[in-house]
Amino acid sequence: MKVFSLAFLTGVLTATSISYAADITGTITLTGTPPAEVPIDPLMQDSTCGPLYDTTPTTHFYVVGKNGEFGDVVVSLKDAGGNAITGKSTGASTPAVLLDQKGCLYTPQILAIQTGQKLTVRNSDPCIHNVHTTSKAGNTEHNDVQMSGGPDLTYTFDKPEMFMKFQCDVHPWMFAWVTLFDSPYYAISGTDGKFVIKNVPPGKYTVVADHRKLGEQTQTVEVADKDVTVNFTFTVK
Ligand SMILES: [Cu+2]
Repeated sequence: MKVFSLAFLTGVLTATSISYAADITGTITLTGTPPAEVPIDPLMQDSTCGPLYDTTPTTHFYVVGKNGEFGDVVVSLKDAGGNAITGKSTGASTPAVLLDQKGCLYTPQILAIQTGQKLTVRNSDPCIHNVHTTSKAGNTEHNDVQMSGGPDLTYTFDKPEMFMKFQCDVHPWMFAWVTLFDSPYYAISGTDGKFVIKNVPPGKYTVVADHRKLGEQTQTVEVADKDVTVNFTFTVK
């Protein structure tokens, strides 16, 4: 019995050392003053959406904190040569991600999922919405009416794509951008500017940071047996 236990323990330890993976963490900073966000006046003029607000909501293209902490930046990994990582999606076994329509806006406005992962689109509003996707990468396009109180819509997409557009044809100010990856190695920076890409296997990678308005930056990194920090600074042109 003891022999069996030892053999079992040894097996566990070996498996652990082989499967060690590190996290890539970092902070995104914005320098310079971004353009002022625009009040969404048409929303306030809408007879159903307007009364949902006391003050006019604005666009939020630049999610930036007091010290330049830069949110809504999509950070992902490519291989050492800068080529997309393909065929590594775990989307089919990863929980669905929610895209809500609330206050006649999409929440969140920037999100990322894997190919094959379910995206749940909800209408939390007292009005009708129309979920209209357009793809530049050959993903299936959708154009679905969703009534107030209606059931969630569920979509999956099978091709990697940066910033695939969702819009509502009923409310022309409503946009969201969904990025699709063929691997689990991505994250979106939070309002604190921080991101974590978890469980990255050892190897050399290109870390790619994409902001919808400010474009793309890259850095190369080598992941061995401990966590790695990679920071990015975007500058307003
Ligand atoms: Cu709408």
